[in-house]
Amino acid sequence: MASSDPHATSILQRCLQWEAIMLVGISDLISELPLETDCMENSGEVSLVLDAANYAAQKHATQRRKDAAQTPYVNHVLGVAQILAHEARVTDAFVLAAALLHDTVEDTDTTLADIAARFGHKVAEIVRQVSDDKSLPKETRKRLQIEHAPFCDRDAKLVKLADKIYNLRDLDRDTPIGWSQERVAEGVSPEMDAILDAIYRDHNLIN
Ligand SMILES: [Mn+2]
Repeated sequence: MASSDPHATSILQRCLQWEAIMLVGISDLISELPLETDCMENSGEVSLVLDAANYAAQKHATQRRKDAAQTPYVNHVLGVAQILAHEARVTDAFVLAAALLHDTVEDTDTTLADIAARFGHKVAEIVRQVSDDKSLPKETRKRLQIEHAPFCDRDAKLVKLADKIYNLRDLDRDTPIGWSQERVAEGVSPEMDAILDAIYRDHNLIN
């Protein structure tokens, strides 16, 4: 057995010594960290975003996307937050946290009160504005989304837009199981296409 092997014991002792040296090194490092400065504020923001990602992963744990690979649902909310951070250059931790949580109220047992208690009222307000009432029929939900969109605040509009962009890219990448080509085409209306073309043309993104 390893415990009766003098060679193994000396390796174990050396490992323990290294562990002790490492712990001393780490505690020295901690004492040097500027905990009362910006570092702490940033770490609060990073914590908020990571807590939101972890909460979303737990709440969506058993859910899958409708693609053939049955991608875990949480990949969607991570992707929406990534679109905001990378493509829209959003750095506001409240908006990124709300993006990560944007489907928890609509698609899990989470309530807005849960979100407010855990992540604060600012995040909960964004999530409220982007959540549909699932008890209503699909057509009514779609109509209400369009009617309410102009009255959403800027942060909620950003999350909604990133959500739509992610879903359209997903549709383009892989047809969801059980969806006909007609249903896929429903995802993009000719009116919306025309509006987007005009915006792209104004910004010289297309000719
Ligand atoms: Mn979504």
